[in-house]
Amino acid sequence: MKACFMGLGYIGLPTAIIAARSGVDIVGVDVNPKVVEMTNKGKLHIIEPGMEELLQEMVATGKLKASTKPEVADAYFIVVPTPFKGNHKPDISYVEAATKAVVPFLKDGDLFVIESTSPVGTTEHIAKQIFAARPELEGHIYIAYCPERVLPGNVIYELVHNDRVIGGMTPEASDKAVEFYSQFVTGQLHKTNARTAEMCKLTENSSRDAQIAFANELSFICDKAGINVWELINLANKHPRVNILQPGCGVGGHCIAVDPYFITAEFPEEAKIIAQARETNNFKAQWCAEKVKSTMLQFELDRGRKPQVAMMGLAFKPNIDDLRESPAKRITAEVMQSFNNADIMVVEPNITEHKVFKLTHFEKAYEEADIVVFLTAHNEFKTLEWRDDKVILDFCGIFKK
Ligand code: SAJ
Repeated sequence: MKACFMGLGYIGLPTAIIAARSGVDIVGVDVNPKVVEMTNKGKLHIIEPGMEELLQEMVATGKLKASTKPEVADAYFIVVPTPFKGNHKPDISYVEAATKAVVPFLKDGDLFVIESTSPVGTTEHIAKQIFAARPELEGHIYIAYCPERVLPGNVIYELVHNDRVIGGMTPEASDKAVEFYSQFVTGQLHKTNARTAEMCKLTENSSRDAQIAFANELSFICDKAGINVWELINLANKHPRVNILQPGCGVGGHCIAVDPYFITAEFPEEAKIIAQARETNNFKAQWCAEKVKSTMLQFELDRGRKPQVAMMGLAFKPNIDDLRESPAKRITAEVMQSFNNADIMVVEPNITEHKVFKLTHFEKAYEEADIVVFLTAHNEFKTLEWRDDKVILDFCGIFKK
């Protein structure tokens, strides 16, 4: 069996590698020639523990090769980005372009799967695009929507062990897709239709966003009420049916902060909680930046000198080096700009350099700063001890004080 993966990004490449490991011949296609070149040399252009070794093995055994052009195969997978436009409307042009590229290669009995996070109705829309170009294929190919749900950093394990939702345009298409994924997935494969599978992916990430927004809302209330939000959540979670997530400095990354807009753009009248959660989580970063700024001004008023400030963490979540869509990075930039790029220490233990920020070691920054702002709960920061002589703004629960 041969499969063609359109898109060699954070999901496409790992999925192609894992499928190759289970015996499928893979051609991985990317529009970026650098990605293709690196992949063919066995070099991973994304960051994912353990994945480069697997890639090298698959390239060496000839099970996986990369190309800028698709090839004839038995199954095609569309795994390209679906960003949103300026007005938060989803942009599926990459899915359309990748489909257009494979349409000439499709033949009777082929499987065509969209994995990219997509607004409801995308699979139907793409099926129409295919049949408009190749009407003779109608009823002769199998089309399905099968979203991924892996957690960056744990992809090798989760690609294999997570359950998956398989949404065929027809029951036969679901069966055909299940047959493919069962070659490397040991989690359960749940069959449904394409629209439900599309909505399921959006629901999962919107649910997490809404739950984080609830925790962030509590942090606003507790700040006013003089209550420790960490202690409060810990105590509330002792209830057998309550499970509140943790507040932070906002929600980042390319999934949770994006996918809910695919629902709100299409269902603005109905998706009230989902829209409000986005607002609340975006506002949390702004609120944190304002807190830092007012604390700096107060320090200067009280002590008659400007404070030394340490911004602890730039990554969008703990213990990773991924700064994409990071609220911590946004807050740091905002504070520095407001104080005319004042000499503020910036700490990110998971990267060695940054083109905008000059980085300081976390222990040195903690030692020298008057005001310490914890933005990302990296493990390194948890080794520090609470100091009464410092003003500590703990937005991510390092000390939970
Ligand atoms: N966060 C909080 N409080 C929490 C948990 C997370 O503020 O209690 C913040 C994080 O700091 C981060 C953001 O939320 O800024 C997102 O982090 P995350 O770990 O919740 O999720 P991602 O974006 O790394 O991965 C999510 C996962 N989805 C769900 O957990 C429902 C993953 O399974 C998906 O595959 C991925 O999105 C995706 O690709 O869609």
